[in-house]
Amino acid sequence: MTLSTVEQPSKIWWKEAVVYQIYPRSFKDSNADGIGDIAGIISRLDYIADLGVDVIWLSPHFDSPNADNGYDIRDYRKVMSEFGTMADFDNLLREIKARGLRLIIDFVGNHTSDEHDWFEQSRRDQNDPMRDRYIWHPGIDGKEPNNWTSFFSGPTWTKDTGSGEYYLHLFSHKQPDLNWADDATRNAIYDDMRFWLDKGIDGFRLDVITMISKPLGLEDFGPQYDADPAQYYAKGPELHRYIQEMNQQVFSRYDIMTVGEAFGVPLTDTKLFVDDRRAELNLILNFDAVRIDRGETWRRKDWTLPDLKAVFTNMNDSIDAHCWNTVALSNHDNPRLVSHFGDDSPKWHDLSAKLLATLQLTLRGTPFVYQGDELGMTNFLFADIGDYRDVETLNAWDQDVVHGATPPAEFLDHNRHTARDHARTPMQWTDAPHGGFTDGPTPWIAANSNASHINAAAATADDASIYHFYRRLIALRRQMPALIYGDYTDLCPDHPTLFMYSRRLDDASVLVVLNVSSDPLPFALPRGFDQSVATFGNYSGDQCGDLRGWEARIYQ
Ligand code: ISL
Ligand code: CA
Repeated sequence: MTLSTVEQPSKIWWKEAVVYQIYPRSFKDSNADGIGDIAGIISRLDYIADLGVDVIWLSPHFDSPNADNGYDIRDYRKVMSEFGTMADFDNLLREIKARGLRLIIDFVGNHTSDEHDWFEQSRRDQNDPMRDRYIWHPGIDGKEPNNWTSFFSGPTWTKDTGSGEYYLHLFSHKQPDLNWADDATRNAIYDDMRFWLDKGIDGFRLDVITMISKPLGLEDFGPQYDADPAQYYAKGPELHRYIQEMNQQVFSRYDIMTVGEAFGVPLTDTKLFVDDRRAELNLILNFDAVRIDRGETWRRKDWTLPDLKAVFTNMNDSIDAHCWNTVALSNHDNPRLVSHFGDDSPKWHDLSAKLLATLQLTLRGTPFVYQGDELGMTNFLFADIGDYRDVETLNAWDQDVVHGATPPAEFLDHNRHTARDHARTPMQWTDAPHGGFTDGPTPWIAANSNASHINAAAATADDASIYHFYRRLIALRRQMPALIYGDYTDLCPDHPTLFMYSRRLDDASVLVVLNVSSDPLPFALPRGFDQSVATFGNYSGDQCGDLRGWEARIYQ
């Protein structure tokens, strides 16, 4: 009887790739209007390619009134005028391919803008042929049909006075949810997906994909979901049927990468979305790590390193050889990586940003680097609500402070750590005004004054910078298959500040050692690694003996 070897995952490009997310509004402005644009991205593609990443994830570039900065699409086949033209998009795709990179775009299929012509038709009257493209309800006794609450405050229902019914919107009232139960709606979305795939893009990040099937009968959710209705909205009965149909009708006909935003889905459900035998998605983005310090809505809560380590072990244990994971500790909806999980004080900023780079790029799964992580960009010191731009924050302020009992100072204190706008301040290119993001007088959101020393020009010129640390780590990852296809074992899950894990593949084994604190830490190599040598680290000079503050080492 032959020993059954542990089944190995199949090898494919999106398992080996490092993904770099661009939020176009904040990346680079080329025409001095204070808003990032596609020409600006093209002007910085060499900077991205030099980092060594493989795939660019572009946040929505479609025509939009920007109620939610492009996550409210008005026309799926038009480029947002602030970002440029379709010719600019075609040029961007060509320039990305010319550098050997791939492009996935952010497809928002759960909802459209209320200015989309589908919605303008649908709301014309209750008998319009487009009525079923969205989710309408007469209401009950003159009130909203159920107790669902919007992620952007208030109920998920708005009464449309023209046609006399309520329509559903899980997000802003300017983002009506599409009715995926309607065949014509799904087929129209599939046509819009093919329009971009036929241009040669390499796949999609699928926004709020887990909520496209609404809970049966639009029933109220129970009190267990009060703190997090997302888990209720993500339990729609037809969800996997829709995704399997999407795969069959669209994805399966192209060599692409699909990554679903798995908001509201527990790690234990990962296999249901990414098991290659189910023909649904390749990857999902889970939020257990990135929202580990998140209480209700905008509130923060305490967490410990063992809590975070448990997420990565649970993530690893939730899949088998037919699945793959992602490692995403930052994006356009969450605070800046080094401020969120590191220490952005002057003394520890550089070291902790490099430690977090090591974590991101050696855990098991496809890493997602968010624009500016590679520079160690930090949170912004928002002084007042007037500094914010995000509909989520502004609506919450109106509901909880202006019309609620939350003291302004309490709201501002929590949002100083949790607000989405931290990730949306302009990319810092130089020490010029506004971080060189724009030559115009006023960027759409203020730039961080620390662009004076945290900027791409300084970083690319300094071989000891965080940028070059990322670049060397990405190159190392490519040379070490164990860091991609190796297994994952946490060697000290309960230690309060030491994060130490192994990655093993065949006879290669790698040990990653991270002192996630500013305190020195006595250290001895664990059994099985006592002959290993530290070959990579964030401190210069020899790396042996006790661990210094925020010290990261990779042993082979
Ligand atoms: O802040 C959040 C919820 O309170 C985020 O987690 C986010 O709203 C959620 O993950 C869904 O995000 C996606 O869809 C939203 C858009 O605002 C986000 O930018 C996008 O990432 C609606 O399209
Ligand atoms: Ca511009």
